[in-house]
Amino acid sequence: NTHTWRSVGIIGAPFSKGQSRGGVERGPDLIRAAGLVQRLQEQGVCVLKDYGNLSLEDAAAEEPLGELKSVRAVGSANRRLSDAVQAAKKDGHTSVMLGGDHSLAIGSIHGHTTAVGPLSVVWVDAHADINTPLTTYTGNFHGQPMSFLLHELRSYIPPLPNFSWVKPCVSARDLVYIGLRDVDPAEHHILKLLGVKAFSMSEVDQLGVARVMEETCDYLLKKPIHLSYDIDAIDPSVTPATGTPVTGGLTYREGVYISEYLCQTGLLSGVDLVEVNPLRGQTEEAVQSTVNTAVSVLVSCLGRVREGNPVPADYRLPEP
Ligand code: Z70
Ligand code: MN
Ligand code: MN
Ligand code: MN
Repeated sequence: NTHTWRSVGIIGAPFSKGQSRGGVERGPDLIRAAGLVQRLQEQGVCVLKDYGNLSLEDAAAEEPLGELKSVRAVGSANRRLSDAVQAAKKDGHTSVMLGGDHSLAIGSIHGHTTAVGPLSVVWVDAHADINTPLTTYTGNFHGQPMSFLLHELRSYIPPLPNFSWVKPCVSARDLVYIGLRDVDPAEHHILKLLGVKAFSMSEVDQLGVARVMEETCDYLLKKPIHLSYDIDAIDPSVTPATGTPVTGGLTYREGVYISEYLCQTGLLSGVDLVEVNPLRGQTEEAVQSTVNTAVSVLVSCLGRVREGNPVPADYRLPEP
């Protein structure tokens, strides 16, 4: 094992208005408090910059626009996040966005692709988050981010206040889902219409996670990879502190393996870790299990290997 040079830029995005449950805005601070930065330093990340938390929550309450909740807040938060991710990429980092809810993938992926060009997107989630503003029946933007990002859905997206800056920037061919098990009928229709590659939990059961990852990386072209990781992809027995737990999810080991595998491609260029919500945990232990799993997923994205990481090149084994 040789030492890999790695530069990481962490962006906290404490934002919850893409869904209706408070608490998810505490995700960035909790994930830091669980030791993310120290873990990354210990495993030999060479350059590490924590950009801190963006200020994203506007105090002003907002009337729904039809069914759509907090449209302006979601639009402006994502615009700020896009700028922050662009800056991190221009500084040469692997960008790591700590959410916050999954509506933040709009800004994170937009900023990433603006800085580096066409991307592959790996979306690890119980949900497809590909409703359009016209198919959503919850009105929550965390169930819609992919619809704003796909070229192929351009004509299905109405103009919305504070969204005019969002330009579709991902091709359906470059998107892979892993972990799906709660997909709305309209979302299923969209996935079939666009021929999106998806490994639902059925495929994880059928093929095993190793083959799912092999097929994912065989399928994807050699573009920089954006991994958008919703903690609810993992089973709620492990990560219960999240807004929409869905039974039958990935094991801890499967969840970490996905990260390790993508890291080893050398193409992982941006990561989101979203939907950690401490107020949804029944006990302190439930919250800690969720947060610690989020940290494990992240450190595995950024070079941690379970066999043990190598010592620095100047290490000398102590002699008596
Ligand atoms: C539903 C919607 C969703 C996360 C729930 C749910 C989407 N399809 N995403 N929890 N993380 O509201 O559109
Ligand atoms: Mn989800
Ligand atoms: Mn999601
Ligand atoms: Mn090995």
